[in-house]
Parts: sequence; structure tokens; C-alpha cells
Amino acid sequence: MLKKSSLFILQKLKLSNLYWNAKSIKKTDTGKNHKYTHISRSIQQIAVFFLILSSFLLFLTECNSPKEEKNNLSQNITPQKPEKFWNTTPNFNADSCYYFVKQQVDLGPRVPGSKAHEKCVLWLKQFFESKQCKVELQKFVATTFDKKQWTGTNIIVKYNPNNNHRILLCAHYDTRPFADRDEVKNKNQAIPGANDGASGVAVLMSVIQSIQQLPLKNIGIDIVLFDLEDYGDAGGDSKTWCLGSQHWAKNLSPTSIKPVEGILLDMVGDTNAVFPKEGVSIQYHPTLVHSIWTIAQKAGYRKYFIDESTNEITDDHLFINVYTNIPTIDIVHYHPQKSDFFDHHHKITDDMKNISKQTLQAVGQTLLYYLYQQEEKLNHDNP
Ligand code: 1BN
Ligand code: ZN
Repeated sequence: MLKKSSLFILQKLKLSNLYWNAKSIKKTDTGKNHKYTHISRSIQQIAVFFLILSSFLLFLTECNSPKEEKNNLSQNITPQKPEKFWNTTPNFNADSCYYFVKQQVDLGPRVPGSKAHEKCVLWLKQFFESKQCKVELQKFVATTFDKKQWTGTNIIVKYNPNNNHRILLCAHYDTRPFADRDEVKNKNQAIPGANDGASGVAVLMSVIQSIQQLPLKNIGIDIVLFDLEDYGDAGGDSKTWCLGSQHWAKNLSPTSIKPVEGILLDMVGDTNAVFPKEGVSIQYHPTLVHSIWTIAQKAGYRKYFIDESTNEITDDHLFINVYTNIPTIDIVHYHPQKSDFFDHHHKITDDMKNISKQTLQAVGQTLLYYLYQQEEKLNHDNP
């Protein structure tokens, strides 16, 4: 458990003890200088005391960083100042997050134009308003690839609406109207969208809930829950996907404070989730990708936040990056080796059976750590 520097001091302690003992023995052997031996013992005791004290202090600083960071620091030669946010960040509650996924799934598929979709909008609006956030419903008209016209609704949530340093967090809440990757008999059914839809929304709900424990003062958060993400033409033009985010990105309010950066969550709840560093994210905001993956790995979530990258994935963040100057990354379940999303992608099996509290925890806690790291950074900038 002790890191190298502590062990080094302990070794020094042992060596210095041996040294002093040897010296005392040598002096007393002659039968002379008894007084000198007595003084040397006192010096020895003081030295031992200070060495024990410094080892103890080093041990205490070591307890300040999470699991993997301790191992990393043990190989690090330059000692780093521990960051306070590891200890102050509120806990993510995976139980309530799981329940938020279930509540959405229990509404039925949130397909555009359906009662479940309408209920979901009102339920989300009420939830965020109950957490002291400002909520705006951004209505828009869109035509899908099958020539149908829809009135879509993006849900825009503002936490600390007047704060100048804003971070965008987003997900989509609509679900795909057809399970076109399932076997023939299921292809025309709508998917439950437990992972592809509900999981990202649920994590953002739980993040806002956790923040209530220790309100952020230096940063504001814009949460945007996009509509009509998943009504695209599989194998067709990428612009047929993500209609809500395309509308939002092309119509940013000129009077609103623009977020400095954004994080999109998509399919973040599956039992076997892996989140590679995605191509568009690396292209537009490499430092944010690095920060998030570093935090996740130090927090012990390396199993999910893998050290692999993938090609560009069409998702809401692509259009945010193309149409705005808010550099945005995507935390998205994708298997680089299989070049595919999760096993139940666009199948009727995208249900609660495959949702894992551990995966939700990994994503939610990582996001919270990042937000409180930024909060602490801004504290140092404006003490
Ligand atoms: C991701 C998850 N997408 C929809 N649900 C976007 C997408 C999927 C884009 C397949 C192109 C192909
Ligand atoms: Zn989808």
C-alpha cells in the first residue's frame, strides 16, 4: 500500500537506526565516552521521531488519490499536488439512475408522435424544474427520410443559467420506431430504447441530482435532450439522423451564453459497454477526450473507458461540431474490433435486461469528477 517514496524513507529509517546502533556499540566497546553515547541516543530518538512523522505524513497524502492514481503515482518521479476534487466530488447514485432508465422504458417506446414520447417530454421537464433548473422546450418541424413530417421537441435545461463558464451535456430521448437490425418478424416493432435513448438521459438526470449535494458555483451546465436522433436511414445519408441536434446547432440563441465544450452520451448503460476514443471527438476536442479518459481510468473504470480509438461515428456531436464552435465529444458504446455498436442495437432486446448499474456508475461518476475538477480549476483562477 505504501508508495515508493514512503518505502524509501522507511528504508532510510532502518539504515539510520543500524548506523546509530553501530556507532553506540563502537563507543561503548571502548569503555569510554559514556556521556557521548547518551547524547547520541537522544539525537537518534529525535531523528527517528522526525522520520516516522514524515513517513506518516506521506502516507496521509497518498490516501488522497483514488485507486489507480495511487499505482500511477508510485511510478512517477515528480510528486504531484493532489487534486481536491477526488475527495469532494459527490457520489453518483446508480440505483436511482437505473430507476430513471426503467421509468422511461415503462412509458413505452418514445417514438416521435406517440403518447409515450409526449409523456416523456413532460416528465423530463418536471424533473429538471424540480431540481431548480430552467427548462425550455424547443419545437421544430422536420421531415424524416420516409417523407413524413414531424413536430420535434428538444428539451433545453439550464443549471446556473447566468454563469459564464458553461459546459454542454447532451443525450437523445427519442427511440427508433423500427427494430431494423432484428430478425424479420420484429423489424417493424419499435425498440424499447433502454440503452439507445434512456441510458444517456438517465445519467444526466442523476448527475443533476448529485450536484444538489454540493452545488457548483463557478460553472453552469446546459443539458440538451435531443429529439429525432434515431429516425435515420440505415445505410443512407448521415444527415437523415440526428434531426433534433441539427436543428439546435443551426439555431443557437445569439443572446445565450455559449458553452465552452460539450459531452454527448449515447448507449451508456449496457452490461458489456466499452467506450473507445471516437474519431470526431478526437478531431474536435482531443484534450477533453484525454481528460475524460484519464479521469475514468484513474477512478478505476479502465474496463469501460478503453485505450482504443475508432473512426468517426455519426451521432449528435458530429452536427454540433460542424454547425457550432462548441467542441463536443461522444461517450458512445462501440466495439472497435467488431466495428459495431452494442449487441442489441436497433433490436427489440434493447431492454432493461441488459442495463447495468456498474456501467451507469462508471459514466456518471466520471462526468461528476470532470465537472468538479473544472469547478476547482476555476476556483484557482479566480480565488
Ligand atoms: C447511433 C445510435 N445512431 C443511432 N443510434 C446513429 C447511427 C446509427 C448512424 C447507424 C448511422 C448508422
Ligand atoms: Zn439508435
